[in-house]
Amino acid sequence: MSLIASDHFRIVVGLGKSGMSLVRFLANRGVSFAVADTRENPPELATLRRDYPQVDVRCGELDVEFLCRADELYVSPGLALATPALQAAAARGVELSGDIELFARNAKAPIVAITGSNAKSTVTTLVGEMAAAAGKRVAVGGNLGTPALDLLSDDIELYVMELSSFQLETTDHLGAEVATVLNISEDHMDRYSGLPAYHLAKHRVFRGARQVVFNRQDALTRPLMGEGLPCWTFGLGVPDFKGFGLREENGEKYLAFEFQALMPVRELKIRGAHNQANALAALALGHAVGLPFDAMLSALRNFGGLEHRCQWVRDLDGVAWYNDSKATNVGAALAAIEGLGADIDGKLVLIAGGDGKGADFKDLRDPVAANCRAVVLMGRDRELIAQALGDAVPLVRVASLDEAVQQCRALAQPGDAVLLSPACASFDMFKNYEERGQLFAQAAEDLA
Ligand code: UMA
Ligand code: ADP
Repeated sequence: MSLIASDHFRIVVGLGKSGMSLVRFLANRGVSFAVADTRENPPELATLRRDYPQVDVRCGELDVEFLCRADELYVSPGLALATPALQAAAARGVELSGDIELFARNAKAPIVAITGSNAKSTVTTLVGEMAAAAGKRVAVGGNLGTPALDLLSDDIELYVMELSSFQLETTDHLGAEVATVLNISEDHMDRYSGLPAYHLAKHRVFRGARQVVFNRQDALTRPLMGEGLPCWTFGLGVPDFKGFGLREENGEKYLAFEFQALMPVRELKIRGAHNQANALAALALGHAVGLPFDAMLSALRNFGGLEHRCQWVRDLDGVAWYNDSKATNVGAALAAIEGLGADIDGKLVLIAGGDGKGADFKDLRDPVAANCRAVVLMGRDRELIAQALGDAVPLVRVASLDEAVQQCRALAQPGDAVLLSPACASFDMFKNYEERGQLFAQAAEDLA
């Protein structure tokens, strides 16, 4: 039996991936519901009409009277709760909720809940692989890959969930076995009034958690509540009690837990200091849910990293080409610029620009000055980045990604690396960050 009141009427607002997972969940349980989406032709409309022809679906501008027929609205993450029609319905007593709340109420196995501005997908995937290596029947998804409700199954022993701030806004009580905010830096400033509002949304991940993990190097990740909960930490410094960090033994750097060296850092395939932090965060989360170290370390040794995250593409005439298209905010681009910049003999030729989501790019200036030979700028907000960088390094403006690749080929010298790490979303020029990364990799492969 699912934990869902059968006498309520619900409306699923948004008919993308989350909306469609809600439709399947509610329909399978015989719950009555309707669907609304502000788009005239939402992505899952054809599937809905084919598989659930009886469901009432309203497309186009949201109708408050229609929404008020519901006891509860399940709002998709892409739709801001501040949307006037949603607020009007809420003011008239309609509850606003979301797929993750419903998932949490119905999950029977412990949940590892992972949020943060960056590294969520990497850490979520790592913890999933650690659990699988330990022989657990594990389900991995959420903001990454499969929507949460599609993962629910009585067979599952552990859920590892990547959660976005948008998903957390509609989640009142997650009740995770262990929850973490990996890091906080500015993102989605087109949706939040400022960093404090974004921070508050992220911290909802700790609601009802039984254990917490936070980043010793980022005070904004410390839980604001939950005093007295078992608490594990990670960070690149030397660890103390209940801490994961780095220790040096016989001149070699190790991933470590408390006073115990676990594995030499050089055995990791993923590169850069930020990925060492990610490995430590995954170890902390896995340890909190009782995964054995031998299985976790074997998963770490085998993990080659995810596509589009500082991914090596090719070497050409002494220049290495890297695709970091997933760097859709300033914090992610900084990690790549500083991490990769420290790893190479020469300098970086950086490709940046796109949809800046209202971000302030000034933090890029000093790391770019220290690590880059030149920056090739493209996309809608390229002038905002140009203003923030000033005269730090030579800037080249281009109209297309192909042109950017050609310019990088001309600018880079042996020992350098070309890095696509845009610090921006891709939607002004591409379908998504995957398409941007694939086109970059293809253009780089095609260079003779
Ligand atoms: N939209 C409308 N009208 C609506 C509903 C949505 O215009 O009525 C628009 C949104 O503004 C958005 C787009 O449609 O531009 C998609 O929104 P959605 O809520 O329908 O998205 P889903 O297809 O359900 O996908 C969502 C996540 N997307 C967002 O949060 C925008 C997916 O994360 C996630 O994988 C999926 O649920 C399953 O859980 C993607 C993402 O970009 C990868 N996430 C953001 C990020 O990682 O930065 C948060
Ligand atoms: P998310 O799911 O949070 O977007 P990903 O693992 O997909 O996280 O990585 C997104 C971007 O952030 C990539 O460009 C990646 O190189 C960068 N990144 C990875 N780990 C970190 C970290 N610890 N701090 C900052 N940026 C990071």
